[in-house]
Amino acid sequence: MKTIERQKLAAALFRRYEGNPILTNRHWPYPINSVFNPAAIRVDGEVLLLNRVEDLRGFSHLTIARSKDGLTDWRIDPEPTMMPDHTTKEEKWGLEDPRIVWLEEQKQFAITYVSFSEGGPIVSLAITRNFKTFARLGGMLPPEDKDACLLPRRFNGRFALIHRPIVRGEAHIWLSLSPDLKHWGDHRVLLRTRHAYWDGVRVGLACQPIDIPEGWLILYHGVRGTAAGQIYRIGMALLDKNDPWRVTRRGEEWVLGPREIYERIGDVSDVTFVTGGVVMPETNSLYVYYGAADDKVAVAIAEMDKVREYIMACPEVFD
Ligand code: BMA
Repeated sequence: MKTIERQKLAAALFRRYEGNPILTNRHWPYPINSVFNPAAIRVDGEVLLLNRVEDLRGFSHLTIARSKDGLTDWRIDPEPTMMPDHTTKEEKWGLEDPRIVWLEEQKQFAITYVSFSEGGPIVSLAITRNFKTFARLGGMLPPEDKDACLLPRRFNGRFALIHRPIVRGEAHIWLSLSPDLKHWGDHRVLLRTRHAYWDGVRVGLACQPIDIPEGWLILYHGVRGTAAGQIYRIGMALLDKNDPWRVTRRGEEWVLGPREIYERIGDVSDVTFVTGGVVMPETNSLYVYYGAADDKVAVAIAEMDKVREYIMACPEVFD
C-alpha cells in the first residue's frame, strides 16, 4: 500500500467522543488537582476506569469510575481506591499510570502501575479479583521503569511483561519474562525510538496489549522534542501471537495526537497518553481512554475491522 493511502487509514482510524473530556477535576467527589491516564477494562458488562488522580500536594493515587456504556453516566467512587503508603520507600511520592489485564489462568486482574519510589519510578504489581481488596506484590524491576503491562497468559510457561526502563538515557520498550511473576529475566528490547520520526525521543507502551487474530496489537506513545516542548502521540505495532518478543509490524505514522483544545492545553500541554483500551463486543469497536494534557480523561473510538486493516497495511519488521 502506498504511504499516502496508509496515512489516510491512520488519520481516519479514531473518532473522538463528542462528549470529551469525560472526566475532569470538576466531576470529582473530593478536591483534586487533576484526573488522567486511566487503566480501562470491562468488568460485569461495564467499563471500569482506574484513574490516576493527582491531589493538591502533587501526589497521585488511583480511584475507580464506572460506566455502563463507557461514555456517559460515570459513577466515581467517593474515596480513593488505592492510596500510596507514604511511609514506605517504594510508594513515597505516589501511584501513577496503571494498566490492567485479566489473567485467565489465575482468574485474577493484574494491575501494573508506577510507584514513585525514593530511588525513582518503578513498576509495581497488584492483584485483585473484585476491585475491592488488592494484594500489593511490590516492585517488579529496578528504577527507572514505567509504562508496564503483563500479557494475559504464559508463553512457554513464562509470563511476559512489557515495560519501559531508561537505559543510558535511552527510552525504548522492553520485554521481560518470569516463571512466577516475581523473578524477571531474559530482558530484551522490543521497540526502539526512531530517530527523526514523531517517536524519536521516547516510546512507551500505551494500553494493555489487545488480542487480535493477527497477533497482539500494541498501542504505544511516542515523544517528539520540539523548540516549544514535547508532543506525546500514539502509534501501533503488532507482536507475534506465540512469541510476543517478536515485532511483526510497526506503523510509521501516529494514529492519535493532540489536536483538540483539551489535548493541547492543560497541566502539560500537547499530550495524548493512552493507558486503557476496551473492545466493546456489541459494536466490535475499540475504546481507548487517555489522559489529555495531563489533567483530564478523554476517549476515542475505532472500528476493530479498520484497526486490523491498518496494522496489516503497516511495514513488516524482520529483525
Ligand atoms: C510521562 C509520564 C506520564 C505523563 C507524560 C506526559 O513521562 O509521566 O504520566 O502523562 O509523561 O507528561
